[in-house]
Amino acid sequence: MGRKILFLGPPGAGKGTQAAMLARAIGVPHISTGVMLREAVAAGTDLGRKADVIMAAGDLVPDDLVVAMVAERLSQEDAVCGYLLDGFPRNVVQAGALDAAIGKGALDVALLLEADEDALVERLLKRAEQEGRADDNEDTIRNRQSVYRRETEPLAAYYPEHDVDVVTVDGMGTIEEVFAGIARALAG
Ligand code: B4P
Repeated sequence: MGRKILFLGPPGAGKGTQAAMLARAIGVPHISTGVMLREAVAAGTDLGRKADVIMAAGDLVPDDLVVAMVAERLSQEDAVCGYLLDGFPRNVVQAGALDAAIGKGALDVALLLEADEDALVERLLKRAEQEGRADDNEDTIRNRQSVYRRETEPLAAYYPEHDVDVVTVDGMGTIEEVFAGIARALAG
């Protein structure tokens, strides 16, 4: 099994949840651009100030800012032997930038978590009650879904054309059932 893994899937499909579990299981760093950007917002850095309003609206933070942030993270020693990317690349421009930064072999496999859009809105509204994330309200969630369809979904066709297998996993079960599906997908 490869150790350079990308999680794809619509907002709320469980990428962050599953990526954290899988990263622990296989001993590679979990690199989530959503988490890194929220930390930058909380810390009030230059990047965080630029990202804040964009994220609250559910739009994508400019590619150059995100690419620089990820390139710096991937240059750290713990990422040499593998990593689990969650939320990046989020469009074809970012995918090209990853290849340019790492070279061929930047990814071994992409896991695509599939889930029903209306069920995901319910999931994220539930998270809003628990965590109070600024982008978990219905209007913003619907915008994130349309940004996903327009910008990120094309990666499911892009990667096979660039010699990276995309393996689809059903994201609609319990967290444990979805994780078992991921383990089966990686083993097969
Ligand atoms: P992200 O943090 O990546 O947010 P997300 O796509 O909504 O996924 P998330 O990881 O939070 O949710 P998950 O599916 O795990 O991005 C947030 C924003 O940051 C973006 O809108 C954008 O503005 C910016 N951004 C991030 N990366 C960027 C990039 N590369 N370029 C530009 N901008 C970028 O889980 C959702 C909820 O469901 C959780 O509460 C979880 O507990 C629950 N859940 C998970 N699995 C479940 C299951 N099986 N059953 C029931 N509930 C489940």
